[in-house]
Amino acid sequence: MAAKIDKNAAVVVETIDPNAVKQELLARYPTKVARKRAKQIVINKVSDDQSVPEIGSNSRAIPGIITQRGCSYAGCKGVVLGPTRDFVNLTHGPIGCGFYSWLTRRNQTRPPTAEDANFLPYCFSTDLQDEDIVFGGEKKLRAAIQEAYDIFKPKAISIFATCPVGLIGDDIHNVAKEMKEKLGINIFAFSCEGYKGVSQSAGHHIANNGIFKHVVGIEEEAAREGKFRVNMLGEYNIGGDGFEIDRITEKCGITTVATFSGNSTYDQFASAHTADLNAIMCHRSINYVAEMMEKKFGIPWIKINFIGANSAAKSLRKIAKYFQDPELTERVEAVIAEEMVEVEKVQAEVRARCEGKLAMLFVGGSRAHHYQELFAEIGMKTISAGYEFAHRDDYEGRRVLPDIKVDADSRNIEELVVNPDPDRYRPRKSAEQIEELSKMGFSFKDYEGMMPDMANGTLVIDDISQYETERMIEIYKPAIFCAGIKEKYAIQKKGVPMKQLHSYDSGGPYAGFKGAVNFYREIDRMVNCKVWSYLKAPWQTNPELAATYACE
Ligand code: CFM
Repeated sequence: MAAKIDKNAAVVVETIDPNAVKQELLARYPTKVARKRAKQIVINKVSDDQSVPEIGSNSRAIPGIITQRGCSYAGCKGVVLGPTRDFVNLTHGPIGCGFYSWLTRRNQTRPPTAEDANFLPYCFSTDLQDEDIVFGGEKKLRAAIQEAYDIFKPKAISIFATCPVGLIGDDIHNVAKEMKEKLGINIFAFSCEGYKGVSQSAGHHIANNGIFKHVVGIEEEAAREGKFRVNMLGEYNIGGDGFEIDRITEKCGITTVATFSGNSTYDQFASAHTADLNAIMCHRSINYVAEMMEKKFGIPWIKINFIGANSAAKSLRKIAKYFQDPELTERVEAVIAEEMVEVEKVQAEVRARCEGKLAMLFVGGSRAHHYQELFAEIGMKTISAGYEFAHRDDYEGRRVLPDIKVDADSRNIEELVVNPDPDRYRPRKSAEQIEELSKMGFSFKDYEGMMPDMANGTLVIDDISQYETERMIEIYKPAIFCAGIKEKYAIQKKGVPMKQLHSYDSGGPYAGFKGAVNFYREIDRMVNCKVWSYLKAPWQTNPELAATYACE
């Protein structure tokens, strides 16, 4: 029996009781585990003031439960800094860490010419061996930095610690300092050992701190000039999303000074402080840089989202409103009108075949929210969603920030003390201008979170386990399940199409207007494909097989 939700009506109309589903998911766990999971499995209810129930998140995964989370190193090296093409990202650790964080999420880059540096095709690692663990790996690290320098002459080298490096106590920061003096290029290190924090989220924070401390603001000349200058924060160019966003913003006359960090370069980070606005796509992974840039340089930040055609349009309008320039506003409206022609055509065509179908989304720390919009545009309903490693503010909105308890795991991650730069702090808007904009409904430093955008009665599940994933599929039989490579084949074996929203499988871009069209078509193909109905083996539908002997 499929559940029916009506997103416009406040209440979920369905034949499946979400309370019963929750109880069923918990029933298999020992009492203590069930008590903890109960806080992380929430039946959504949006109040008139947009507040939602509290959800347990950003806490340690329970041993024994198969979590889909990644590690701190993955968040730091793989996610935030990995997509930058022209400095050497060197993994200090066993080869597996470097190898598995090397382009597996399909972050793309496009150097302007073949002569420009692009190190993404290389996987740099110190390849630690047993004897290095016993006798220390600093010597090997020094040698690797020297070798990378000799061969590639990069602008900078960043070093990433993996678990064993922290355990044996290699002083990577000291090696970085020493080699920086010796080679005369910027070399800096990240103590992002995999075990730091409870998930990759800790690694984001460590990456944000490091890039802010060592790179942002060290160059005064911006590589790109323009009238409306923004940084795109938390956009990693997976499957070419960033290219599509650049296409749209350029068409509108908006200049992207730096992207953190899809298709980015060292110089972009270094001159990012010259932009006039920080626009945040993925709040979870990069809000720290935005906050610090505001404090130090006076650049305000706003939340935007280019996933979903309507969201893309809204985001462009928000940027235009910030600049308060009639010409830009006009240009933005013209671009939206032009782009929406194709979008609306495909939307209508696909909607006819997808309307009312159910989707489940369990991804990272922002996409489980953003992609609900794309599904809604073709009439599909999100019956359940959750993040792997998000914090309460990503679920419930930044309004809950003061209520979030900081536990020992979060306290382990350094909070940088940032003050206004004595020479370079420059508020981009006066207090009056900010007030004026607020009166017009413009919100700075705000993110409402995923839950206020979801229907009542939907299940929001943090750090979903493999067991819960399988039960949810059996109970709701969604038309599509979105997650990552770890879940992919188990889901498909249940006869449900599965879309990877981390790497996009081999697809994308899905951002912006062209991306939306791609996504509609892709989902249409997937949810209306007959092949899933043939997945049952003959004996599952007809247990009595008859045969005769060829000769008696
Ligand atoms: Fe941000 Fe990301 Fe995500 Fe993320 Fe990620 Fe990713 Fe993700 Mo995979 S930065 S939180 S750590 S949007 S790699 S590009 S898809 S889990 S939802």
